[in-house]
Amino acid sequence: MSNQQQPANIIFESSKHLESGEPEPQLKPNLLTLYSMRFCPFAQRTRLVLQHKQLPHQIVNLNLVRKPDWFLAKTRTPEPPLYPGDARKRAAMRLAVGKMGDSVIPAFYRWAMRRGDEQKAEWESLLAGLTQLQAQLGDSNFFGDCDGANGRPDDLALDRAAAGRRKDAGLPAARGQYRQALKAGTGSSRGKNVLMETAKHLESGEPEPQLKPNLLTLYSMRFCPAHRLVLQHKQLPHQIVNLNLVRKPDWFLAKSASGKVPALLEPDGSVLEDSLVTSRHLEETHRESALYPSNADKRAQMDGVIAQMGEKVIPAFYRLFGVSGDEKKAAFEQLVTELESMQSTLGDSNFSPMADLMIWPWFERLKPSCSLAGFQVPEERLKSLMSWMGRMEQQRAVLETRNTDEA
Ligand SMILES: N[C@@H](CCC(=O)N[C@@H](CS)C(=O)NCC(=O)O)C(=O)O
Repeated sequence: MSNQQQPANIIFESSKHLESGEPEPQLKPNLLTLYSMRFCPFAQRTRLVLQHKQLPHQIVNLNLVRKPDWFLAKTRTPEPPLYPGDARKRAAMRLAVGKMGDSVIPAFYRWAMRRGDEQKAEWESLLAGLTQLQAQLGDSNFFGDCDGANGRPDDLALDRAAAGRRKDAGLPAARGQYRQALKAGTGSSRGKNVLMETAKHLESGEPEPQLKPNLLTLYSMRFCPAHRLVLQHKQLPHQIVNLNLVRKPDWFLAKSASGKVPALLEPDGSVLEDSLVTSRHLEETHRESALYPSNADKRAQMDGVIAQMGEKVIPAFYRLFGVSGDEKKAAFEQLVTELESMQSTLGDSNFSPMADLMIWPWFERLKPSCSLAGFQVPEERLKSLMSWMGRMEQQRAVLETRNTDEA
């Protein structure tokens, strides 16, 4: 910004990146303050919104290697407020932002850091990500018509949480053992609101099942951490089509952009993808049994928990199955450390309804997965999380979506 005219709505900007040991600058009262770093693209997202809305604000630039204590003492993240009024557009928006975090941003950094043939290969993957993103771009901007945002909260951090779960396609190799271990938990009874569920995972070559009309349809796979939880929590009538993810039927690929589950087919024929995106969409379009806290601070905390899960815990969880020997031990210790950090944000009770449900599938799998990897969950270190798990296991949605091997 140094060579350019400072926009009038930026009332103050610290001229240097402040670091540990330096005093906190005198902030102008009653003004938005953005803690930032000049070259950070994520901070730029927020600056873009501030400029788009021409909101008066001040910017405190920070040295991210030696962060000042007064900054570390502040934890809240601002809520980005630019949303289309239409719930489906909001869902599409989240998907596009998620895609950016999932594939385009990592490919961009890999491309910038590699050389020679490796760099060429990364360029291809960057282009592939951009092409996918472009598929969502209409004639103008992505979501140019942000007609009267309806005040519903949302966040980009949550969408970024999806980025942590790219590599989650594989279940442990010893699938039978794993299922057995999962089964050892409480049994499940499918809720009455599940009006149809395919008895098997349908595959390429098999005909599309006859779907009941005017009903939500969830394309799923029984052992995937897909989120049936929100449908159960809200007791929404729906039908489930389970799919073989190795040999996906063509009729499913024709409906889905990513070919992944979960995907939600709405009665009007539109298809939504991504577990976080579809869960939030259901919350926004079906107000019964609300999952968002009404308090804005609590909503921000909820987003933080979901983001922490996606960025830290879930990658650590899957890493356990990608390494062996000493690396496996280190991966387990890392997982426990991440869980401890998660625990430190858990109060005396639960996280928040949406956060509880969005992180639960991996906790359901925690003990069986650790024991399969040859470790035991250190319950003493994770006491509050264990009590939270005990409470979660009583919840109706959890009981009604629990995995069993009844297929
Ligand atoms: N970001 C997606 C990830 C979905 C995902 O990776 N699903 C896995 C099953 S657990 C899948 O469909 N894998 C098949 C594939 O990658 O082709 C979400 O949150 O829904």
